[in-house]
Amino acid sequence: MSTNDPFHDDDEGDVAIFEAKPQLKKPPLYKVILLNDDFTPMDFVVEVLTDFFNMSYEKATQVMLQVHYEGVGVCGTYSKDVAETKVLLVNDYSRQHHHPLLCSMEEA
Ligand code: TYC
Repeated sequence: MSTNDPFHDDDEGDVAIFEAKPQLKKPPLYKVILLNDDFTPMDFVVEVLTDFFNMSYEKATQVMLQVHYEGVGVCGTYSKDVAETKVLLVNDYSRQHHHPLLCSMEEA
């Protein structure tokens, strides 16, 4: 007699047992990006990159120049909440200093 129990071997054939795929996906990471504009002073952008993204002066200068010449540059890659916080802090700081510098984020 056969049963519906897939683990019951009733000699009517092999029973295949498949391992379930893990259901958990890693949460996505986000790139925080800086956009170019014609007005924000270069030394202010370098200051933002050193102070908010922990870059050395040399690395910050390199990223600032990349944004200046290419229009956009990556400040770092973070979890969603950290990226959102950095974007808010940088945009508030720029506004407080009356510079139009804009920071944004996109999925990595
Ligand atoms: N383009 C600006 C200038 O010539 C400098 C600048 C660099 C502005 C990077 C924004 O994200 C930026 N003063």
